[in-house]
Amino acid sequence: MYKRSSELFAEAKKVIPGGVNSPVRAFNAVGGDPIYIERAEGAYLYDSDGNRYIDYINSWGPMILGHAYPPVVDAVIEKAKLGTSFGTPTEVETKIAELAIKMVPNVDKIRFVNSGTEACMSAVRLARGFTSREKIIKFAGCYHGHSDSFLIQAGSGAITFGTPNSPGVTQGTAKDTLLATFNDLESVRLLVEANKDEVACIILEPVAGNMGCIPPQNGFLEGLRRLCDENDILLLFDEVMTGFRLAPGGVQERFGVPADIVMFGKVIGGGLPVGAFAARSEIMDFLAPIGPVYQAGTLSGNPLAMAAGLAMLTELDQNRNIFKSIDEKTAYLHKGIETALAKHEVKHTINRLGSMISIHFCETEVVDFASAVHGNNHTFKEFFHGMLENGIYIAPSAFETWFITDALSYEDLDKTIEVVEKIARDL
Ligand code: KE4
Repeated sequence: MYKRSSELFAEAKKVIPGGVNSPVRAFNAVGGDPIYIERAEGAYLYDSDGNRYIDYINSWGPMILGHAYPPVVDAVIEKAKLGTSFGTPTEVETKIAELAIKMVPNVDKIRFVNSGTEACMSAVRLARGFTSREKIIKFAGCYHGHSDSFLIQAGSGAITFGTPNSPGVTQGTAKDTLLATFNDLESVRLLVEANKDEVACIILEPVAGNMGCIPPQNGFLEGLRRLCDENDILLLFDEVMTGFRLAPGGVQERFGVPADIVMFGKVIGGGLPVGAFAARSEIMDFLAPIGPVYQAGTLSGNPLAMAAGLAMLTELDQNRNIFKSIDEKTAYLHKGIETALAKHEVKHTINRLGSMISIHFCETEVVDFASAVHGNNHTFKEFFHGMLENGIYIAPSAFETWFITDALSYEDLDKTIEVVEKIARDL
């Protein structure tokens, strides 16, 4: 079934570490060799062995309108004919910046970079420069890319300096990253009190997607906003996953809680490498070349990537019913999967917010990292491979969120639910 993919993977491992350019793609969490995709269209992936899959990863979020979406593809083709990169300002950068600022509340200016990591890394540097403070508070289980300051694992208890969870991250870096517990406002307040006037920012995924999907509990975001206001701390929303997905204006719009800096990736690039961070002018004007905080990039604002992003955001801005449509499709899928798993008495919890959904094979509520790790990984592996063998492609890790695309039809959803029902018998 996957012969050609396995051959390609064997070749790749000779010249690329682990055969992949991003670890989660290697299927280490679920076993087996990754499948190689040759092409994709709409809601479907086609692998190197000719198998077709209904796609629930969608390049980890960007393909909210489906693969090979004509307006995006056409925009890239037309732009490429004019040259691929100049290293100068181009008009298309201003166009997408104006549109993003129109769609996202509480921001006056935006800086484009090449990945979500770069957006979050730059936003933290900007927060430290703007506040002249060095410490940051992040949440165990939240992922903001692979910048040193974020690769920090909680030590024991909530009030502790983090310890690096990757070689190469120095103690010097780790000491400035404090770890709190998602949905636990008291854990944040204690850190703020214990580090009075030293915390530059609190950074979080306002709807967590990297522990599976974990929505903020009532009052959590509002409480963080209050804590930041009372202590002159900047509130950073990592909306790399939620931005232009949970609403045109992301979580800030959906929950009505303003951030001081908001970061984007994935959807904003329409499938090309784009990250971005945005804030009010008072903060953004601290950035070089007008301010002292340095940040740069050879391909930042690349015309092809900007053209893809502009085409994507234009579609979303002009067809705002898309957001309701993907929410409804996700609710339909949730109900069907719930029924199928319950019918076979499979212990599970399903978390969902808007078009972000995840299945946890445990009976407890999943509200933070500690509860997320209680999921039965063996069951997840079986579930993953059962879905894959039946033509359904979900994230190869229990700590990921399914990404719904509006290209999914209700027939696709029914097929997915049927497969869940079929494999649930043996879980
Ligand atoms: P990138 O550097 O991968 O573009 O973005 C990092 C990032 C930042 N913030 C959030 C909330 C994110 O989800 C991500 C990246 N997401 C993962 C999937 N959960 C990307 C997949 C991968 O690492 O290959």
